Amino acid sequence: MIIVHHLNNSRSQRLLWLLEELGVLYDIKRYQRDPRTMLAPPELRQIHPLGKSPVITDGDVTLAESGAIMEYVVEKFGRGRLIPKPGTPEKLRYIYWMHFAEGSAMPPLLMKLILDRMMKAPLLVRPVAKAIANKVKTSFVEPNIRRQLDFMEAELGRSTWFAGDEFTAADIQMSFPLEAASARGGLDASRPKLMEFLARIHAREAYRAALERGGEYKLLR
Ligand SMILES: N[C@@H](CCC(=O)N[C@@H](CS)C(=O)NCC(=O)O)C(=O)O
Repeated sequence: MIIVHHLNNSRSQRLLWLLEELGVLYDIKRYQRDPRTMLAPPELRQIHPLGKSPVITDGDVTLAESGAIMEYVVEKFGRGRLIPKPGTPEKLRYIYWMHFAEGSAMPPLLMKLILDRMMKAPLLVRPVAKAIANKVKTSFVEPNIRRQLDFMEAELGRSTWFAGDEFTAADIQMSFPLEAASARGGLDASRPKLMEFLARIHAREAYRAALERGGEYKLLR
């Protein structure tokens, strides 16, 4: 059986959701973030050298990186579900969004999280830290987030889901950056398609079942 090495309040939640969508049996091994640093505990490094979540173990296989795990699970357990047919335009969009989520959408959102924390630097260095953080945020990070959100909003004007009119694993992969953008990246009602996407995924039975299994899921701000 697949074991998901699951860190609280993290990306591994979307993997539980994928497994629920496919009706795959799985076990969860839980890890708690350090409440001060928010980092994963060192035990996770015994499973994979980078010590990040998600990681899965499935028999002899240990696999990290959410996109790679998604592909592995869909290929091994999907029986053609949650993935468009090969050679179709939808398949190409599926591949694009599967990579975009971690490759393009997450980096500026992570930078925003770090820069927002810099604003709370110790008093002595706070004015300098704030000035640097504000400069990087306004000149680079926030314009990139806004441009990406506009692009995603327009894409969801083309089809119901990211890869086309069918729900796929690419939508599951895209859920995390959009949830993060809603928590800290300025995603709000001014982008109705994206907000509606979030409402639709949150209403799915498998999404809710995964939340029940996964436990606390509050995105970092
Ligand atoms: N691109 C990787 C990112 C993995 C990652 O950064 N995971 C976070 C959880 S959201 C983590 O483990 N953070 C704790 C830490 O860095 O110690 C993936 O998609 O799997």
